[in-house]
Amino acid sequence: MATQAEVGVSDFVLLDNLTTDNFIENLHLRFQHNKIYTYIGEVLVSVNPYKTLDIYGQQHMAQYRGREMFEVPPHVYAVADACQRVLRQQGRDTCVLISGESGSGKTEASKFIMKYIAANTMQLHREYIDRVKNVLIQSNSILETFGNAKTNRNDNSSRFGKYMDIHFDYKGDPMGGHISNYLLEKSRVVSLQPGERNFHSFYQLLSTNNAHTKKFGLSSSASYKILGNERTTAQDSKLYSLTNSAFSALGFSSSVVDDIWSIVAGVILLGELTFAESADGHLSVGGPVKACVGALGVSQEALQAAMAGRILSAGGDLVSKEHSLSDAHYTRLALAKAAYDRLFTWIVQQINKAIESPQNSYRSSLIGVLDIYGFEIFDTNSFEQFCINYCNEKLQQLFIELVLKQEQEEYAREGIQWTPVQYFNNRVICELVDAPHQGIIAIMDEACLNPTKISDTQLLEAMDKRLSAHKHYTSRQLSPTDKKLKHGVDFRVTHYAGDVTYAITGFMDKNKDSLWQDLKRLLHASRNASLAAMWPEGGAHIQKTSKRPPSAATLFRNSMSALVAGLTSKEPFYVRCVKPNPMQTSAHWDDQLVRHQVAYLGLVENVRVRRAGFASRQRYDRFLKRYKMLSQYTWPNFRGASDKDAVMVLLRDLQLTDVQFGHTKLFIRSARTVHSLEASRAELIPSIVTLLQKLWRGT
Ligand code: AOV
Ligand code: MG
Repeated sequence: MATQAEVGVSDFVLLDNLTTDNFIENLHLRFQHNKIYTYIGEVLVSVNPYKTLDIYGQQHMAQYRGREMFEVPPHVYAVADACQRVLRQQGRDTCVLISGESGSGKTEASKFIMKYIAANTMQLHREYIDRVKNVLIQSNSILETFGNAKTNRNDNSSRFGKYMDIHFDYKGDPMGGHISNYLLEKSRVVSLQPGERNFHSFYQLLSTNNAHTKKFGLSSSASYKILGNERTTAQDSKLYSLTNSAFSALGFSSSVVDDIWSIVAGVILLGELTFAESADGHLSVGGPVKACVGALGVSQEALQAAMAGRILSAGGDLVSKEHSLSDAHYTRLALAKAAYDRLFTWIVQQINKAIESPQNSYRSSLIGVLDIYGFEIFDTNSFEQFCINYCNEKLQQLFIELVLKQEQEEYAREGIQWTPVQYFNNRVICELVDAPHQGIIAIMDEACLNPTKISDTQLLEAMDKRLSAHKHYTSRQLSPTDKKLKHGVDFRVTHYAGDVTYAITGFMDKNKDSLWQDLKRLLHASRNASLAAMWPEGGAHIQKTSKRPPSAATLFRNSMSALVAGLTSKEPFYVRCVKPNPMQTSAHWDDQLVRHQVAYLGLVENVRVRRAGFASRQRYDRFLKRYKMLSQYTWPNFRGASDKDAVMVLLRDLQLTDVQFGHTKLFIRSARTVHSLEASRAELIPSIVTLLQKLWRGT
């Protein structure tokens, strides 16, 4: 087929002269010919085409089924197939780690992987499996509706991290799954950067005249503060129906779906409330109060009370404290953020109930797919970007540990000849953020725990004091001539993927992430059964003081280390996504931007390690057991000193030379050699079986 003709090299390992320039040239050439996928061994490099390519249909899937990666053109389906093959043949858990900066194509890649896995089943219990497949795929559209938004980097940017396990039975058919979500960027609910949109859900709800908008007096033509300067589009109304059909496919009852959209409406309306202070200093709530309490299912008095003041427990007594006007605004925004954030997590939990594997089923293995928010630099970067970028550091660290470091360490251990490849290890940046006692998170937590109120500026001073010697940390105070940093406001982290300036404003508040008990009680008392269920702690006795929960950054750090630990125990596959230009168009290739990504993703180093590296390594005893039938010198038995000697004799007989002999393992350079060994073995097995049968029968 003409379209399949190879353009450039399909595996960077085959590049004639490996330089960064040649690497980029090959990537560019392939991009121009719509060949967006290229391998580095088993690592897939994917360039966002920013246009629909006809390479994902049924017939394309069929092309990859059961085929080795090098036999067919590079594709994300090949990675999915390899994943499923490891799982079926070796019964091992696998995972796909997708990384790359915001807008590079991670979420799309994760969806193609799910689509492939869902289609590639044994089809024995067809009906049941069809349901599971459908449910796994539909869950994505719900998550995107509530957790994605248009940013200045990506029109459909994931504003939460997602890790999905897909469970398989012993035959390799999917039985269900589980989604873990990480830190939603909830500040978006109440503040948008210029040119950005809020979460898609708000626009979807408002894009049509539906039962919900009617009930709460919302109009598709009105403008609401929460929407920023953005309007709803025809696409939003199409997606609104899709979200609703996904809800019903997942078995959400219509009353639960009602509850969900009512909460979304309630959050929109919270954005419209106003406050006025009467002459005697009391606060009253104005704006669409009736509609707002209707949507949230709370009483007007309760809402008014929760906005106007709060109840404190002081030495066993309850005292009420009235809010100032600015407290009231703060409370309203805190309520909107918290209600939406909890709604999102609750939806994920409901999806998990819908997709969980049947109780009594035997789960044999799983494939994990990790799709997180990519590294991002905005004009203003806050606590959320700090967490998002830290998450990317952790993933890069995992890649370095598994692909660049361990591989080279094993060569050293086994005494294999080897010229070490130099690469930048970002461990030092991870530690800047998460080291116990001295990392940024520890310093933030200390400040949050301080009984006297610490301001953001004081936090920055504390960071400056403790981190002044760190190569990857700068602030204006430490570097007074640096005009790019605002004095007393900004600090800069030199991330593996670039310098990011963070504005300290809001860090203390966002890290504490505390919500007044009054608001929890308000929501717990809601007539909206789902909303009430989302806030069980609001039911606690008013005087019961609960322990302070861990800070937001600590929770995030803990969930990241649990994630990394989980991933380390699986056989990993990698998709490294590259963004061709910042304009989100197929027509442009920004060499500078690509060069930057190639550098920080360590792709050229990856090729170096891989090139000098080996496709396969196997312990001598295992290798011998599997292949000894291929030579008369080793079959049925080799009488010699060691397994290593036997393997040497075997390979000499087979005239295989692209190997090196380690202390305990045999290292085979190319995957082709392994496959030819497998093929010869498969060819011989029938005759050996006949021979053995003859022996048993004594004929
Ligand atoms: P991201 O997940 O890496 O960003 P997406 O997967 O959302 O990026 O991709 C961004 C956009 O690029 C998509 O909405 C598509 O329009 C387009 N795109 C990506 N991959 C493909 C593909 N294979 N074919 C066609 N179009 C594609 V973020 O979530 O922002 O880090 O937080
Ligand atoms: Mg994404």
